[in-house]
Amino acid sequence: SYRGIVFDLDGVLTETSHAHYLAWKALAEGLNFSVPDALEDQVRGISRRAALDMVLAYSENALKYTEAEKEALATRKNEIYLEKIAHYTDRDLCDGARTLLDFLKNNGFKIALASASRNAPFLIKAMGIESYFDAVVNPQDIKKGKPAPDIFLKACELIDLNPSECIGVEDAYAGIESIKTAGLLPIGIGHMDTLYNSDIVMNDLNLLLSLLE
Ligand code: G16
Ligand code: MG
Repeated sequence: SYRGIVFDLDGVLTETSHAHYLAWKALAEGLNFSVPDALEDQVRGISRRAALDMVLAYSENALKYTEAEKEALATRKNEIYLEKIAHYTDRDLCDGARTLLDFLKNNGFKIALASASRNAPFLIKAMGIESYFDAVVNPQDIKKGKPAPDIFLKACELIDLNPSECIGVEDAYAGIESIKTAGLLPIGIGHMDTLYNSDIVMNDLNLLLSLLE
């Protein structure tokens, strides 16, 4: 049976996905182009720098930016995003998150975080769930982001378990790919229309708790 669980953050434990989308949208508007609603799903789990390229693809001037200008744009997006998450508290946890974390802790599961977000340590502290985690992967230590397996493999290594002993929980297609290639059991939180690559998909964390109980 399973002894460890590796969580994604954005879209799984908290709904920061919308804040990411709004920050990219504001950045694009400042550059005089617009992004479609579909961007919200597109950038789920994708690193800041790679997401910027997806955003700039909607601009007619995508090719004109130098690497230094792109760095500055990514920084600007993060400033807008930080304003949006500045007042996050435990009320911003997804429905069922704390109950599930309590259950996992009380039942001896090792718990790790595999978020592509460099703001993850700030967020888990702000929401008061930092102490549940036995390990938090630093995405800056990971060369290849999701969908590559590296971040989930690193999480399993940090909690000293074989990937086959672990469950991976994700809201993004790219994240499920990462979990599957790494060899964990994939559980998608969201809808089958975007998470069709996952063996198991559920609407929310309450269902995951009842499955494990
Ligand atoms: C999250 C979001 C992505 C975001 C990425 C990097 O990934 O889903 O949209 O681009 O983090 O975030 P930051 O700019 O804060 O470093 P995850 O893996 O937590 O879903
Ligand atoms: Mg996510």
